[in-house]
Amino acid sequence: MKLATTLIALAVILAAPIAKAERLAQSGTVIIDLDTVERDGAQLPDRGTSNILVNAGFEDGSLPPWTTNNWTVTSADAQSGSFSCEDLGNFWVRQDFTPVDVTTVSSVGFWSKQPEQALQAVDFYYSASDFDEFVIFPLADWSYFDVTSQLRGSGNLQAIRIWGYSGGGPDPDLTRIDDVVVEADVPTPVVESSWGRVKGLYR
Ligand SMILES: [Ca+2]
Repeated sequence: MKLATTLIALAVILAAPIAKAERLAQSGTVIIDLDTVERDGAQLPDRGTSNILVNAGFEDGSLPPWTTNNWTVTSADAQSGSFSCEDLGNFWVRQDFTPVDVTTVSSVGFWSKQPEQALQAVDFYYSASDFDEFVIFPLADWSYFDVTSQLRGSGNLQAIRIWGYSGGGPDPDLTRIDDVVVEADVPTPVVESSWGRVKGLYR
């Protein structure tokens, strides 16, 4: 009798749902319970010898040609140089460029950090309104994220948009990024006049 009661009590305990607090956070349009996330380790950075982005490391000390609805350039922290770009909340920073055929793009990536370790949406634009959104999972300290594999197999890439996040816990929803790379094999314009002059000298 006593054993049966114990068994019933044990069965009730085992059947009770395990209380689990969700840690929801949003970046872009993506909402995720951060307690379910498995984070990747550090990836090999690509410094980009033919980066088509301008002011890619925010070393101008100001945003342009990046556009944003909340991000700012800061000297409080940097992955390299003196500046990085930071945001509090689910807002974006974006750079548009002359469209490049994706088959000429060899590498896309950037450095990011989120002290709260939440999530970060990234958008690749193929026209003014056609874009793919995906997420990465930044770490508390600076880490490089290679997102080249998110490119479509065909089309012309014309902008990259990177998000902060909101939610995820009690700490400030701080995101910082630096050294964004879109490396593409774009033909360098030939300076006709000087080249013609050089040829003229050797004739
Ligand atoms: Ca920098």
